[in-house]
Amino acid sequence: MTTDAYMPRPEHHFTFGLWTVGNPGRDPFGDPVRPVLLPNVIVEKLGALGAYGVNFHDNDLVPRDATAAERDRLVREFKTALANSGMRVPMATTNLFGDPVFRDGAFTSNDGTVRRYALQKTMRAMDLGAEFGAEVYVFWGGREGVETNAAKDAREAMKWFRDALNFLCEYNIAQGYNFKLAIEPKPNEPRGDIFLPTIGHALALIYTLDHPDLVGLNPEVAHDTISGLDFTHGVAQAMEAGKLFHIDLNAQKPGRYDQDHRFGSEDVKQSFFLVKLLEDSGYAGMKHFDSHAYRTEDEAGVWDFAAGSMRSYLIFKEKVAAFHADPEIGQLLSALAERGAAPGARIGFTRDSQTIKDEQFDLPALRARGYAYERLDQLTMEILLGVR
Ligand code: GCO
Ligand code: MN
Ligand code: MN
Repeated sequence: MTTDAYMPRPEHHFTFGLWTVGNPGRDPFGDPVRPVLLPNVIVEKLGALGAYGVNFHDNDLVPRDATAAERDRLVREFKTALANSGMRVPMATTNLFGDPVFRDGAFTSNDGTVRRYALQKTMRAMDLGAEFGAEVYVFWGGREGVETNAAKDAREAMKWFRDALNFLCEYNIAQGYNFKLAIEPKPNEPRGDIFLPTIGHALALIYTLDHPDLVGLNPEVAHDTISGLDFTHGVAQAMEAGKLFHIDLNAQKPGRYDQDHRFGSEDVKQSFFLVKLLEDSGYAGMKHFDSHAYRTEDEAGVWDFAAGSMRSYLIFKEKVAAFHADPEIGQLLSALAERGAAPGARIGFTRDSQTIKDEQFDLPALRARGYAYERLDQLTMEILLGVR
């Protein structure tokens, strides 16, 4: 193994899911290509690679039909494995998509009994997550949606979703768990259309909840990129609202199926600006790689994938430092900052509305002046391409 500046360490807060490195390569067209890795093996190996922790769905650790005794044994053994490798479980979540019972959704199934079962399953999964000290609890509504709008009233579905989140916030408070709840938006796959498709939709719902302070976002690169959106803008908006509780990193080509590729492996420029945003903002949460190795890989390839995800992040981080240290970029940014320092609308309405109304603007000069973004972008690209 190489020892260099790109070696991941626990303080970088890199995490993986049991379901990500454990992905056996099954897809809609083909069987698994790799044996399922045991949770204990995953933890040991990720710990050795420099990860901070590992996250799980309830059923990644405890199979759906496990007895109480089996559950206790699995929990005990996993705790030992975590302790031995110094790994943490910072996030937990519920599998509300695998069981055929959730074929029409969990919190938004048209069947009220299914909606109640989803609550029961989530409460039990929160108990499990709390046992491991998880601090963030993720809600990814993979099956919450429709294939046909003839089937479901989306207004009703929003009410059901809101009811479920309100109920589970109360549970969180009553149990003293102190989880931060994080909604993970996705536009489609596995449903034809999923409710709360974007960061903005989820943010809007949050402010209608009984405890908006407890609920935030877990955005994912691939989910916005599938729709051709600029992921960093969504993340920035969540961040600015104090709602970036967690983040799922991976890579994705726009307009494709859900690829879940290794972080940094597709849109290099977007990956750079995402790392820049996270680093510049001092984001202190977990950086979770929600992706998996290509189906071509055997187990060795899985560990190449895991190590590569963290390594690429740290390489981008170094590029961010190079961007900030570059004197010419510095000059261009200072010139922009000077223009930005003009008071704009920050001045108060009552004090300055008349002044602004009366102001004489030098519009010919304002119209003529460029912003030098071509040069700024070229310099950025030269850093990324390794010639600067
Ligand atoms: C996906 C999602 C999931 C969730 C996971 C945690 O596209 O399948 O990203 O991997 O992140 O269920 O909630
Ligand atoms: Mn995803
Ligand atoms: Mn995800």
